[in-house]
Amino acid sequence: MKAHTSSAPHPYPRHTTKVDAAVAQLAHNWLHTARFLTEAPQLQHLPTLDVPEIAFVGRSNAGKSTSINTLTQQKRLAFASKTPGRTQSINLFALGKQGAVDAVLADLPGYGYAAVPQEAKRRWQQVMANYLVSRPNLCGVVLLCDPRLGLTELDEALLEIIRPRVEEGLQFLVLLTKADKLSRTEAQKALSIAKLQAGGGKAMLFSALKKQGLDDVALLLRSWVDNATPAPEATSDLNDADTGPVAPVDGS
Ligand SMILES: Nc1nc2c(ncn2[C@@H]2O[C@H](COP(=O)(O)OP(=O)(O)OP(=O)(O)O)[C@@H](O)[C@H]2O)c(=O)[nH]1
Ligand SMILES: [Mg+2]
Repeated sequence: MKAHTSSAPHPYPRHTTKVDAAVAQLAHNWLHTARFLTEAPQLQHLPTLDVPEIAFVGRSNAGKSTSINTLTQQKRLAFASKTPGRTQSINLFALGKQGAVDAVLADLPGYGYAAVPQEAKRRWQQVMANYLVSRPNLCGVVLLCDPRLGLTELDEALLEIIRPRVEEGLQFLVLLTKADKLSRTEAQKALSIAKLQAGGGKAMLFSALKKQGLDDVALLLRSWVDNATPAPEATSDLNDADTGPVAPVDGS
């Protein structure tokens, strides 16, 4: 096996103690239970759930589906592709041992793909804004971002939309994907900027290719679910969610 050099990101987890390693492994074991739950082209098709839900959002091609596959250690759970716009519906994946569902991951279609007709773009942006504002069991949002592009106008608009919920306790992570494309210095610089932009949330580096950041993300998602509070009654009517007066994520 090739020796690991100090300039490349470390491919394996480095733990301070055996306890840290064991806790991270438990979080991975939990994520590895992921299986397909359902596909929803519109909000009214989403099942009403009382378990915490974590949404993966971001520009088209940012790496949302790939990161879900990497975290769950499954090759084709979420549809990943070189062609932007591959994910076209909200796909839900159930997590939990022995068939029980104790949390859900949601893979959302990306935004900002230039080839999508304007009308379709606006429709999807409206659906996503409504999802983020009104999905009652949503406990956390992972905003994936290619650090070579940084947070774009559309990402900023999304942050504005979720800000009131973040202030009320919604968890939030900016995940800088494809970190393997950056030098160590570039990656650290991108991370510092993202930390400032994340406001009340966190920012982390991630590479599906190099398996970088897996432990940190797995532990964070597990902690979000462990600390999630039950969905409030008042916002639990999903049928109203698709027609509400929420402003869309606007832009190109
Ligand atoms: N080098 C590198 N490529 C990556 C990484 N993650 C994803 N990619 C590539 O980026 C492309 C897009 O990945 P997807 O996971 O389909 O992106 P997405 O955000 O789900 O895209 P949409 O479904 O269109 O919104 C694919 O060609 C992936 O192989 C990574 O960590 N490193
Ligand atoms: Mg996708």
